[in-house]
Amino acid sequence: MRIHDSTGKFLGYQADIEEAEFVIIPFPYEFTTTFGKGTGRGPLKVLEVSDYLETYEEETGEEPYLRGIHTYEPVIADEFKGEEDIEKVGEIYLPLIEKRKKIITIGGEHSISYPIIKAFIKYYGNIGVIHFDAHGDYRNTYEGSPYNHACVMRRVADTGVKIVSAGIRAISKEEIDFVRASNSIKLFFAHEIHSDQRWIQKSLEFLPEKVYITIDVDALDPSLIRATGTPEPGGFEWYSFLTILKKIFQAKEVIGVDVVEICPDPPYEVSTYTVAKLIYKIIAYWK
Ligand SMILES: [Mn+2]
Repeated sequence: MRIHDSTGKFLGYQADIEEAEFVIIPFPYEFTTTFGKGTGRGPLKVLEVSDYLETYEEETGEEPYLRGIHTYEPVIADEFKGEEDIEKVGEIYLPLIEKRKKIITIGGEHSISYPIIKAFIKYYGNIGVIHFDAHGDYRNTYEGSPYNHACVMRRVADTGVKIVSAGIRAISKEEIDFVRASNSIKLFFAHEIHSDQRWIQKSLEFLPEKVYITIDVDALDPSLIRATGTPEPGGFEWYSFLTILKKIFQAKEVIGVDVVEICPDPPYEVSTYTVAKLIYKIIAYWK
């Protein structure tokens, strides 16, 4: 059963959770943003503007919402101060992971990806992570916290899973030294991706069959999405990014996705609409 409900439900339709193939989880976590504030308002704004999307998806020629999309209640978490806070988030995700729902989380700051990925590792064991970002996010601690958004991929790396980081164009010496010394991380700078398309095939060969995708929206070019805390020039453009996503969905079993670091940009909302459209593309590609 689908009920038209434009109040904070993706696309304005709410499928029954038992029947839904997809679960959208708004996670408006914001404690450690350093530059632009407002990512805590990102998820609800994306849901609001998603009501303006066409339900028909022109590339696949399908209406993917018919497979059932359930927008979950927003996850409200305390500031992550220790692994017990991380576990609490995992407890929210695990029942949905066990039901094999296709889960797409909308953030919120990037810090949320660590507890979510940890829950997926708990259930699946060996998974790979594909990380799209302008920034490395491999700092060990930042502003006194190991759970700062600037440390999220370091925490994921601590779990030992294989990671591909792509689109990076702002990283510290400390981080790149850590990444280059690790056998479980492959990092592709934005300028490398721009000049050589073979990185994607190398990445797919490097990663295991099951992959989790984390998309910091600043991976995309600020001409496309400027509504993010720390924009950087030289990001992915729309069609090349969609092509990369399609290749991943064709080659791998994607087990979960998050799209994070969206800051609403009134009065235009071009960026939040673009994020909503990106999420619907992901739904269309995720078979
Ligand atoms: Mn990030």
